[in-house]
Amino acid sequence: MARKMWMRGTIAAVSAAAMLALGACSSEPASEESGGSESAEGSGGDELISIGFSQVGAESGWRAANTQSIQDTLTEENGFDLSFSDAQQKQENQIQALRSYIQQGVDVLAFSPVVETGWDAVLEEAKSAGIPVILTDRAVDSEDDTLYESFIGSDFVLEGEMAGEWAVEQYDGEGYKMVELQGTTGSAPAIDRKEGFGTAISGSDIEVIDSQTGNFTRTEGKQVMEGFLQKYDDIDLVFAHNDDMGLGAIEAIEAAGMTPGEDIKIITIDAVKDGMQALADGKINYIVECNPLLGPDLAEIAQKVVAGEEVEKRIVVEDLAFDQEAAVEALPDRQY
Ligand code: GYE
Repeated sequence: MARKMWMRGTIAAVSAAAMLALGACSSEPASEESGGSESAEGSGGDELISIGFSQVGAESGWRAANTQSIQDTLTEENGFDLSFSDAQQKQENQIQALRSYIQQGVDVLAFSPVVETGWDAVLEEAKSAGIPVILTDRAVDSEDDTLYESFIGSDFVLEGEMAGEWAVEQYDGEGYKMVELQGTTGSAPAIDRKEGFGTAISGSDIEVIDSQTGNFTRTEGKQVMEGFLQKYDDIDLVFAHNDDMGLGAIEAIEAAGMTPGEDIKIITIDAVKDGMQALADGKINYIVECNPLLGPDLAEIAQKVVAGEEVEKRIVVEDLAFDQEAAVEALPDRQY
């Protein structure tokens, strides 16, 4: 009876037809309000859309897949001249990158904000320069939603809820003690997944005995889990805000002589290849997906914004969820 896999959220996948249209649109001129830059010329003489993208970092398998999707989609062939930078999980690096793209006068700015707060000043600079901004993956918590055109990404509260609902379905009534490995402090996915999970388990007898950040990385996830295992000898369940921290926790649990997935159950979010493999191997118990393939949506929205067309302010990306059996079935066709 347990639901193996289900879909929720609005579907925002880009069809093959839309991708074709994307190529066809690439000869459209940049809009007047685009900052006045002359876009680079493609081989066929078409005007490319120059886009400056500031990535969070390279902290996880999810991020690697996200970067690849963006770089594979925003190509000259598809009508883009992409400038890409990696902020190494530091907000100051992102702000610096955005400022330099503004100075270069790109047609479009896009970024995945490492944390939620502190963006208003640089977003206002972009606005005064007439450069439209597209947020991907993570949100900013700005009062003024005219500072960006569109936000493309998953519903992280829903992801946390889906994970928490499954935990309750499986483990309520067992008096489970749980530890939480949080994502980067102040980031939208860490804040929202914690909230969603907390809401879903409230009223159950799952008790959260500790919660610390592992910064979305495998190394820090392992370190934090080692600390938890030294401090507590009665941990039943780990909720990790991403696969990589869950994979780090697996290493710590195994090093402590226990069996992950059995002695200590593990729930994570992302469903990247390594996570799905660990789930299929029985070391993780459940994963809620977070789809990282945002390149096609970003390309489509950038095209529209430059052409002066209306775009949706919020595009919610579809997410699935997998138990161990579903992971075995899904693994052969996984794209990331
Ligand atoms: O879950 C995590 C990554 O912002 C959704 O960031 C993204 C999160 C993802 O480091 O693995």
